[in-house]
Amino acid sequence: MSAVIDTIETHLVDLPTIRQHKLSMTTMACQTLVLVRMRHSDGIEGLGEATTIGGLSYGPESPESIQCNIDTYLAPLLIGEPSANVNRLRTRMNRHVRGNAIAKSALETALLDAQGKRLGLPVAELLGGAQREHLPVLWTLASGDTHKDIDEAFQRLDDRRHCSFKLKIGANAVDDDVRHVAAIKAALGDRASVRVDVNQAWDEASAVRGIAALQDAGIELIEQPIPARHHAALIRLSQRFHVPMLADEAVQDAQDGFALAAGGFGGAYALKIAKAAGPSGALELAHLARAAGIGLYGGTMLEGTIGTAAALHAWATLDDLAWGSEMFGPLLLTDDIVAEPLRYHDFGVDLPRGPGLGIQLDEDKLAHYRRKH
Ligand code: MUC
Ligand code: MG
Repeated sequence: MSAVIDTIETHLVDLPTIRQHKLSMTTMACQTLVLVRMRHSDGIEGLGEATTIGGLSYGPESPESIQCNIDTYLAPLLIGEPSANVNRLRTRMNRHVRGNAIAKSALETALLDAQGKRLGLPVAELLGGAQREHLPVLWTLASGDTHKDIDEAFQRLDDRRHCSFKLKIGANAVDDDVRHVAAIKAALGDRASVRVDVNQAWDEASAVRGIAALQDAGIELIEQPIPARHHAALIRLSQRFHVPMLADEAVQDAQDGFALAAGGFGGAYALKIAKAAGPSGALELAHLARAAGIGLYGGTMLEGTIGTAAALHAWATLDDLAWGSEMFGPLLLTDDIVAEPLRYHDFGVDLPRGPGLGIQLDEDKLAHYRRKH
């Protein structure tokens, strides 16, 4: 008799960040994870994490809505079902619940973690097999202060932690942002790759002006300069400039990826398990992108260790991550709820070992950081 899903518990976990993290739409001082604990009839527990940025300022799911929608709508679809067939359960969730990709991502992660533990295999092997054990990781400079960002970048370079940096811009006037970015690039010179993420803040005319200046300053990648839905304009920008565009909010899943590629987009896609309803959906987008000649980038929703590990298992299966990854979420947090942190060194992070995600909870820390009301 195969194992069935017995219970699904959700917890909101509030973790302070090491400094303020300033994006175009919000400034974070704390990150809220939704932890999923999925218990099965064979005694195995699968862990998953659903995380977004800044309440409802980044996207249409908030930590509180994720918890409510898992508890009310998604968990009842799964409880009592055989747990080993992840594809069947993904289809069941998609048939009965629209959207809610972040919530679904945590549930798929918990199913994969449980199945990996059951079979004694890492999640990457369930997804076809790891092609790398160490993945490149950039760091995001977003203190809101040019000099602090430069000091932070040199520290990370000296520690051999990161040698690529993404600057969050779009909250200030275009010219001020360009000055800020150009000053950081000039200070770092050839020691580092510098990219920007505008998080949808510009209109097309501002983007044309800003990108031209950023291209001249030696910036290597321009992430989501304009609103997510403006596909035609993003395609035009990708054809106009030789600095590549990275589609992030514009490309949630394989359907978006197909539409952009068919429309003539050239550049790269940011893969995120949170956007694509889990590791499998993110890999579907990756395979589509590869077929269309579009570069890949392992993206984050600033998850803690559990969500970051789930993404790492997925990205490790890809033979070509042309733009590396940004799986630094745990490093932005002052603490986490796991027993062993991920190992960051030599400008990247190791794929965790062991069955499932290879991550264990620290129950004391969970009790400490769990939202109590
Ligand atoms: C985003 O839009 O890419 C990733 C890194 C970071 O600092 O913010 C996220 C979200
Ligand atoms: Mg982005």
